[in-house]
Amino acid sequence: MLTRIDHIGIACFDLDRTVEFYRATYGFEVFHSEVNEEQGVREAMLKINDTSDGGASYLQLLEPTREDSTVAKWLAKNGEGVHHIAFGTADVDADAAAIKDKGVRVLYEEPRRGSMGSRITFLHPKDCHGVLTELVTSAPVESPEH
Ligand code: CMX
Ligand code: CO
Repeated sequence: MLTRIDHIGIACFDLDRTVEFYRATYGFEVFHSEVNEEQGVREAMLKINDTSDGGASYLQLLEPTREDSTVAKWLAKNGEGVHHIAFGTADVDADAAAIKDKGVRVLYEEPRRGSMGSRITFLHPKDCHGVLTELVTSAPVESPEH
């Protein structure tokens, strides 16, 4: 079951300058940043709020790391802007399978690694009224050491 907006993915040419815009304009701070080479992105997650399902909602700012990455291709065509929306679920495998059964193309056979150790997959934008849609299951919260 999809229980939150996990994040909105925003493509930008210059991650540091875009992070600074969100900090100076809204006061949002970087919660986490990483490079995901498989996806071809350098990214910053700005946490907006916790959600009632135990997760949170973020903005995901994305800068391409290589010319052949999906985000580089998209930026070249569209310029900067909203690239995708991501819904959070406790079980990305089950939700992706159920959505595939409804005739929507799921882009990965198996979920791949996303931000902060999450597991992610994508639905084809042409099957989702023009919206590239990601499904996310967050990494389990590690229990504190005793
Ligand atoms: N939102 C809406 N439509 C999109 C889109 C997007 N982000 N990206 C592509 N499209 C549309 C294009 O406009 C194009 O439509 P037209 O044929 O009408 O012009 C069509 O989809 C095909 O686009 P394309 O430019 O030829 O791109 P590809 O088919 O090569 O790739 C996609 C599209 C969705 C398969 C690819 O972007 C993909 O695999 N995305 C998933 C991975 C990803 O986006 N990773 C980066 C984020 C990582 C993260 O969130 O952690
Ligand atoms: Co994303």
